[in-house]
Amino acid sequence: MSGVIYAEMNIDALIGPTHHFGGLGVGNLASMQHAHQVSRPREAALEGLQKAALVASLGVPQYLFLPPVRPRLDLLSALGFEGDLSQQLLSVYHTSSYLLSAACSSAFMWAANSATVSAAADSAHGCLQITPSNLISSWHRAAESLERRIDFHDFFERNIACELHAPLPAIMPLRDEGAANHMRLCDRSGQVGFNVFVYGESDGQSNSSSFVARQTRAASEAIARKHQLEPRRTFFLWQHPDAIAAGVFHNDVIATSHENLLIYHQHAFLDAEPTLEQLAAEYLQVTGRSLLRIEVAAEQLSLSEAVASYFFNSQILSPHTGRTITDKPKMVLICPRQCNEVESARHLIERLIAMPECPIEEVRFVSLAQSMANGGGPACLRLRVPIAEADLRLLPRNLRVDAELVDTLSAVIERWYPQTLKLSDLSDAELVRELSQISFKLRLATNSW
Ligand code: SUG
Repeated sequence: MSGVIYAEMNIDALIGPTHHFGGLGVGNLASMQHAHQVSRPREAALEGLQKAALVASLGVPQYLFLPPVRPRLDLLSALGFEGDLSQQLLSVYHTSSYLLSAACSSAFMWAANSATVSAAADSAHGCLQITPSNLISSWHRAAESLERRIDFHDFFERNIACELHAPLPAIMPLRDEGAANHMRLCDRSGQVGFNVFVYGESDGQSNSSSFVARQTRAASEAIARKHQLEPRRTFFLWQHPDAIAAGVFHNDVIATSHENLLIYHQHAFLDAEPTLEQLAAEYLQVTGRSLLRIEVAAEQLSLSEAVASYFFNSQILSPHTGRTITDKPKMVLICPRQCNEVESARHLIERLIAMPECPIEEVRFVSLAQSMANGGGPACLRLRVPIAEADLRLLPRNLRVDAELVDTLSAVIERWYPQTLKLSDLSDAELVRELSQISFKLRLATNSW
């Protein structure tokens, strides 16, 4: 086995012009704390775009999905709000500001929640597997599943061998929030994958009296089955109820992975040691290398510091296009700026970089203030797709991030996105009509019809 085989591409979702603070994130402390504050959509979109540009500049294939149209008139009609736009918006606003927020949600920006993706090499189907998440825990997010399914179809299914599954049935026992609760470890070529699913509820039991767990074991198992993953290389871990209570509403807020590296908080999982040992043994046997498990003790970083800094939501990247098995395994960590501000997180990063066995050699801090204020860090904003180099070449070029795309999108954002927005502004039909046009402007500017 030699040469470049697999690449890890990232898809970020461009933040939409209706980005606001609706306070809708279930178990998401930042979203609750910032509810109804004034947001800055222009700044939000530019910050997200700059983060994607940074990833692209490291040689990692980086794409963008564009914002779907808001408001969701289908939701308003389905809930019985009739009349013209102005009547609908006023009536929904006076009925419930949460309903208005849901109809205008820009939560699609957190692409990590859009789907669970399995590499062709991990699946008995032999091609890329995608299951869009049903996102039914947070009712403002459930519609994303249909919208993204269309994006996945246009982007992947039309161009490469790919199986695009239907989202899981929208019923409470099958709550699914996608890649935010899934980690893939792999050998250096990227061809041998180990899939780890993390759930917060099993058979109706959540062990948590605080917040509703967003992912159920039944959902994770169904996806593993549908994707026909090798059972010996598929693992299920129970998220620790203390973590959920502390505001860890997704696994990617408390654990992260890349290639042979698994970093997780001491209280990330419940009774996980036997499963983690099994994973490490299997990894060693199949790849001939050791899995690098780094458990972060609560003494080093408490659960609340993990949530405040979003350290585990950093992106770990191998900075080059594709991967050759002879490459030096240097990795770069892209952290939210908050990791530099929370002392324990900063020390943890310094220790990781100083650790001889840890392949992370460099850290970059990024400012994502607007997304972070709604509970979304660097890793929330991206969906990772392990893909064969040959397939990568067949994907549409127009949404691949390069300097030209960044300039094109920045121009539209700077010209049309509002600088500030508050929830009550979204009851103004004239403004909302203008904002809804921006999705089309972005598509026109990027030839994305
Ligand atoms: O689902 N916030 C999102 C944040 C998602 C973060 N994603 C990952 N961890 N992968 C959520 O809670 C807040 C929306 C608001 O309050 O307006 C929100 O939906």
